[in-house]
Amino acid sequence: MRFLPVVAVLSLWLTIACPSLHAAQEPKPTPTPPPPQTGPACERTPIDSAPDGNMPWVDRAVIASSGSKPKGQLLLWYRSPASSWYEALPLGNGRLGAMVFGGAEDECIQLNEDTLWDGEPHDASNPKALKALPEVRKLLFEGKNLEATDLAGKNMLGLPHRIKSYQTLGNLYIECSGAAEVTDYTRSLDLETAVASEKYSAEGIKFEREVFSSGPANVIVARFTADKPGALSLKLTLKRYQDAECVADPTNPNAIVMNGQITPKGNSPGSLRFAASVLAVNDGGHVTNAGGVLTVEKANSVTLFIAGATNYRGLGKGAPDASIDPAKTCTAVLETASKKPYEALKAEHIADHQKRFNRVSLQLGPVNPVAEGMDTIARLNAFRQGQPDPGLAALYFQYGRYLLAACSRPGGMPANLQGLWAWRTINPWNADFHSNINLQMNYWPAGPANLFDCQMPLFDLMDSLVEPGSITAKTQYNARGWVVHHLTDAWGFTACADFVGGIWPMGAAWLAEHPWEYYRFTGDKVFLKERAWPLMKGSARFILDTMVEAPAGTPVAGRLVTSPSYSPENNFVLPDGKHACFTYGATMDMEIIQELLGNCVEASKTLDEDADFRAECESALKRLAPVRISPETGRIMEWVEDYKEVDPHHRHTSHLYALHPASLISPDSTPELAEAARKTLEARGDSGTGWSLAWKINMWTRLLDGDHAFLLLSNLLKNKTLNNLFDTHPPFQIDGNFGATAAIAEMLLQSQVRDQGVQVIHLLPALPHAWPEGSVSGLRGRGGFEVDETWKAGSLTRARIVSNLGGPVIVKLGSKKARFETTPGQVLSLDGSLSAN
Ligand code: FUC
Repeated sequence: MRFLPVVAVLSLWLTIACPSLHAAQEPKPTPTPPPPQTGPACERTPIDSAPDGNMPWVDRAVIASSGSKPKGQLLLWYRSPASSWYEALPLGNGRLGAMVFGGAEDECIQLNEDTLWDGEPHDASNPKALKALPEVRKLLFEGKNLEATDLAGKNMLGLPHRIKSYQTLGNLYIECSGAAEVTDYTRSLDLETAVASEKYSAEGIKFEREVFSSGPANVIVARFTADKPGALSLKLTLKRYQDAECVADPTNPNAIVMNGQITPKGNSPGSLRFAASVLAVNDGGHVTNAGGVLTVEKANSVTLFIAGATNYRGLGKGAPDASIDPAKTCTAVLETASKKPYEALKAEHIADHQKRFNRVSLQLGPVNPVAEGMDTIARLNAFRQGQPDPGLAALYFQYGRYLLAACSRPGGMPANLQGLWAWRTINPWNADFHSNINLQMNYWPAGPANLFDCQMPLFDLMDSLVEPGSITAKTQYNARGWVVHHLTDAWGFTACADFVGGIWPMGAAWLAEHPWEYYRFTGDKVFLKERAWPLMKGSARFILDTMVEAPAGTPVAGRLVTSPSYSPENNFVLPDGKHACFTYGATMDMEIIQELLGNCVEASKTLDEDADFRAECESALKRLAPVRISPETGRIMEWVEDYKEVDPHHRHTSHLYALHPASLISPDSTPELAEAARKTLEARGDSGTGWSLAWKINMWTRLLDGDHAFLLLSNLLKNKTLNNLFDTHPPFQIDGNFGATAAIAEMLLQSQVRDQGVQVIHLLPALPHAWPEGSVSGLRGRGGFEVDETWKAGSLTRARIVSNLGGPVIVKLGSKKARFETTPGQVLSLDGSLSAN
């Protein structure tokens, strides 16, 4: 057997991680094809084929088998095994992730467990920061940005200012005998069942495999079958690049177990322990385990149960629990799961998946039957070459929903930069929780695309950050409330990370938008009172305590501003031509604050609580430095001074926060600012990293320009989408999948606006000409509305609006508006002129 280690190259990581700290690397336009697919799955296993992190595309149509399209409506499917991790198919139950490579002769299933993080709980707040703060502020107000940068860099960064990575659990390698001369090979992922399948014929025998990650059973299940008795002989082992060893399970001849512990650093007492186990249940033949290899011989069928566990205690619960033996956790889980028949496990898994997934259906037309019949790689390539394919956008949308439900479920960890799926021990940007756009973007689809419960892990993370964030707030700023800077991890890191741009104390304030939005979508007042309000209030408390008045001589003298401040992650040109990023009152900060304090005022009125705090928010709101339009360019100014950007096409569009995700700017309520936002977007351009495109699609959607939104969505699909439809920054980063999913929902339905306190449901607000017909059901609008729409020739033919909470609603369609009073549960059935029928 040829078991090769996964390649994890530190220098590669450094190359691809650096854009976080400096300017983005624009991808090269012409990717080089990878070497032809040869060797066992482990040789094909994750190799970033270009050192700059660009993932080449392979025209696999050329080398594909003749296998025909598997059954199913919403499929990713392929005619050959994955040639790299970026063609493997993701499965997840919110906790256990699998990337299934496929391969008749050799299968690789790369595994993740969502708590497997390097690092440890540690207060990294820098006590020197508080003393330096007044001087840093003074220097910034005096225009001495570089002196301020220097001082802050020396005194305000966390101790340490680097976090550790989320890690892979390891790989399950499966060598299968009797797979010579394979024909009719296909593999697929059915989004409707969350089952990955593989089919092929060899030597006259038909083989099939199914793999799924079951939430109810808490295991990954893989079933191998053949249509000839005794045809299945497999060898399996678990392998990890470092820190682990696979052995035979001494208690069970049908199982192997891989035990490990992340290498302890220095005198760190307790890095995480982890384990993965595989149990084979065979029908016919026999199974033995020896030397960490599980051997199945001449079985009729085999079901594998794969478990993974760590001794992580939970978010905010401190150091790993030394009393937990993860291998024992795995054994217990496998014992319970393996008692159930396969078909029962599969049925239970599908029902569990569908309770979320089936909430929304989407058809975009006109259907292109040729494209719909193509395998996923051929389909992507055809789209790149200009084939119209509305169904591809619908598939991408449903894939985004599938991925969110697979990586973020109540009780689990939040979606990190790679969701749940990561093959390295040091992943790009550590696969962390980046709170200056990426973590938030992950959750944009939760409301509109009807996956509101998938946000619970985010709220758990936020709750867990209150305590360490309050310590950092006190230590570094002598402020009340809680703070998070531009990233965090599984251990409660709230200090300033990476570099001076990490001194951006706005992470908690931005995150606080999410529980409020959850309330707006669901109307859940208990949630508002018990979870959202404390989080919102604490993050606003910090802001109120740290804003300062801009002194005379500055363009916003007398107004409240943040200081120090930074516009993620852009640099500007100082009057003397030098470059800087550190300033005061960057527009994004002021927009986040305007939104947060506004939400706090409303929440406190809704709850009828904390009138004094509300008054404080109201008074600060009147004094905030305003969003301004540059007299020179007509664009939204990114900073208080009308600086020029070092990179005019920078991937972040932070100063348009007010347009999206907030709704402080809109074509209806603030037409001048909306026009300035449009100019800003035009200047930033129509390309960018995966997530940058996704954000800009949302912004064009908010400007109600469906065609421009579609142009950028097409650019994302053409240039920043890997063969397994993962978004690529590059490298793979899942936020782009989620951001674009939210944008597609908002192209079809928007609800962020209220008109004199009445919720507005805007039907087909940004429908592009490319989708003249279609239908959608189950989209969510704020105010507890659930909406179905059907359209033809670019015009709405029918809408069905369920008002779950009751109350007035203004329905908008183009220039038409109609107001309805609804009772809870009432269904409005409207035609294209908004008449109820
Ligand atoms: C932000 C972005 C980078 C990257 C990183 C994870 O810092 O600027 O492009 O997405 O997060």
